[in-house]
Amino acid sequence: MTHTTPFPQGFLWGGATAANQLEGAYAEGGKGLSIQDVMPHGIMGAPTEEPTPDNLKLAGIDFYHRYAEDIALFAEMGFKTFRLSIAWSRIFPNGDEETPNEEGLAFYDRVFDECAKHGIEPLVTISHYETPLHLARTYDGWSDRRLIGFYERYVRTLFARYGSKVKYWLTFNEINSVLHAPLLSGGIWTPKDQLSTQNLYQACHHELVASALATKIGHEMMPEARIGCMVIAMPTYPLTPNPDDIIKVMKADHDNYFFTDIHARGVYPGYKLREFREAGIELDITDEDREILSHTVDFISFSYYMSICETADPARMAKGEGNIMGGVPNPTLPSSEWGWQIDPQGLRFILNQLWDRFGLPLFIVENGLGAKDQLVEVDGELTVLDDYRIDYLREHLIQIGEAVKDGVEVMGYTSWGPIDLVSASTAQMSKRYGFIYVDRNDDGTGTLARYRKKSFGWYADVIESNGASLSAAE
Ligand code: BGP
Repeated sequence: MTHTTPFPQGFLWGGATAANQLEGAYAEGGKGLSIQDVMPHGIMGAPTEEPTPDNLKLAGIDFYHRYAEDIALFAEMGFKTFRLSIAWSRIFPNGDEETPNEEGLAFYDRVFDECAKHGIEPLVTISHYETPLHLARTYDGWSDRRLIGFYERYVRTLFARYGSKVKYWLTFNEINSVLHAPLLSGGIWTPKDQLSTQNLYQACHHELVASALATKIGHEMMPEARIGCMVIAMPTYPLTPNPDDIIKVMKADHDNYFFTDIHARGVYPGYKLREFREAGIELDITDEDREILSHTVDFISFSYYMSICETADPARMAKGEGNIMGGVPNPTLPSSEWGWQIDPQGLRFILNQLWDRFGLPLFIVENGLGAKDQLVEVDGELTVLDDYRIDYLREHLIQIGEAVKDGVEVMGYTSWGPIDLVSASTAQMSKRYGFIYVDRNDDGTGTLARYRKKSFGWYADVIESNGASLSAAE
């Protein structure tokens, strides 16, 4: 029996990672420190003065030395694309130097060449929660306008060096998270509770200008390239039909769409200007900034893990567990072991919303289930029987198929953490997303050996059939 697929030809199937959660080798190859090297507890605790041995990210999963083996495993699953980030502090160790670090540049050459060997298209995040520490401590990260110039030098270096090897670029990971996690997302050293709204939005403005500048420069230097923004897409539902709840949802949507609106439309949206006016916020926005912002993205990429609810009723405002964006838990949905609510239909919903609003191609560049895994022996091989992960991914992929049938243009799908890596929010190893198990524990022990989980073969079938095997499984 043959099965049809809604997924278009050339759909970019793959997996997504970030340098700081993957590479390790935090002090090798001339790399400088990044904020992540002093964040042993993820977003849960304050940064430390120096790197400490309990920071699992210092060794990551040793991709720095094992990249060839790992990319070969991705190729075995049939990956069309591999999303990775470049560690800014490998290229400019302090962030504000005049000349880049050749050893850092050479490392990513090797990685991209390895991808090319397997016919895998790299999808590169230029800045993924890993601002050089020096920029955070000395300049207070993106609060300082000079960061735009440092970032410009960094992207020019990347485009000149890798322009012939990399076609797909994302300017900043989850740029809209800076409102909620200013250090992680914006390298802003001032503690969140001491940061004024005025300064926070000025930092957002600098990042938005830098992002548009990267798009402008990228188009000039690499006419074939496609450059996208990357946001957290978290559909917000009203907890009740009370109009007060609906307006609350509209405002939450505005906060989320603010970043995408500017990336896709090139101007500040009216709702934000009203908010600034009424709050007495006056941003330093130059005419040159306005011109730069008019350089809009080619596509919109996003992470999707969960939806949330909002309510205007203070008595019902319980905060959901585990997510950095806040929101109220949805009483109709189940949750992961880390309290992230599972809502496959929310993915179809947000794809339609984004498509209806912007009409730009969409790319799901993160989605997945963080879960505890148990290694077991089957037919003499160590593996993980992760049917829960297969179920989660299947349900979400089916909803992407529904959105495609609705007429939404979807470029591709990269699941988060195709190989187990260190969690961004909790800095744990035991929150695993991979098709490939990595033998490393929360206490830092383990051989770092790689094992194929049951989901490995399942995902290979999905890719091979361009999604047709999803309907076969129904
Ligand atoms: C996103 C980040 C990733 C990633 C993912 C999963 O917000 O872009 O870096 O880690 O979430 O989150 P966690 O690792 O906290 O489970």
